[in-house]
Amino acid sequence: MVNFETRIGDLRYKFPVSNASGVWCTREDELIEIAKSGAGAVVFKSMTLEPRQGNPEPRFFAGPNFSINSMGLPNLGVDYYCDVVGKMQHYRKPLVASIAGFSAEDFEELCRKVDKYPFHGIEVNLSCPNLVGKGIFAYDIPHALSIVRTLRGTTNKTLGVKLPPYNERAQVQQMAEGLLEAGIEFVTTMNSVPIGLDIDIESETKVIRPNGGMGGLGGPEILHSALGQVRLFYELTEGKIGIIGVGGVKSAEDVYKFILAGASSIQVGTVLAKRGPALFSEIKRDLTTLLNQKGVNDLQDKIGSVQAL
Ligand code: RRO
Repeated sequence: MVNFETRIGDLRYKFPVSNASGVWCTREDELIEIAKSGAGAVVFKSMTLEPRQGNPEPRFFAGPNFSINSMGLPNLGVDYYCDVVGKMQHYRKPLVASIAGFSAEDFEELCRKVDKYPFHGIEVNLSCPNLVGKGIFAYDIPHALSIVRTLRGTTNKTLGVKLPPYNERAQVQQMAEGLLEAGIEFVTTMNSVPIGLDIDIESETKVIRPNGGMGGLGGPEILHSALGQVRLFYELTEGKIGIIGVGGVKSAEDVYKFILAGASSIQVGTVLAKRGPALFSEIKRDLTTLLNQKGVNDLQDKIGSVQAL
């Protein structure tokens, strides 16, 4: 029997693979489907203070090995999700709120609200790539860190940030140092890669409408960027902060790569959208086979253990 248990603060995973925020988690019925599936946690759609319709359609495109989205944060609003989470305790899985503000004040208000409800953790989304006319908070590192420090003073719940891909080690270093100082429990890396584009060569058109037809790139095509972000954060934080790996996961092998790179939990987005929540039990079955073949009894022992060549 393989022991799959891992832990980040109060997030106790019996199996450390869940949905990524945004996929299969906007409505109550979707959240409950994830809770009933083989997923080890339920991550909610990023919530704003008020409900939002999001960007005009078509706003999601699934290619063979990738997705492009410019959803624009469609969600039912923080009050809706606070109501839903109250009905989900009996599933006994970590329930993670994802909060998305348009200002530091929004983030603080969102954090105060969700703090009063039985979420086990809060993932602060500082990396939405699709807000027309707005930048990505996490690319202004000093401002992002000041938001994080304020939120740390607002909640004692397990707190983490969801980050975009960084192109330079120095940026990761600055972020990692600031997050360690702020005293949060986890980093989720990485969000979709900004400014992705696909073109239909028959019609010679872009495949989505909003934001000039460009949006966050996800799916297996970004796996290796995400693994690099996870590893760099793990090394620069010396394993002192939990890492949730996300980006391009399609299989048990990919999950195991994230574990070796330093992730304590893994989220699946694009491939979950394609295959549905039955995916989690399939990954668990395949990961069991893989770990048995390798003689690994306890997944926790392998976190971050990749060796240099
Ligand atoms: O809703 C979105 O457009 C969206 C969000 Br909030 C996010 O964080 N990442 C993404 O790819 N899409």
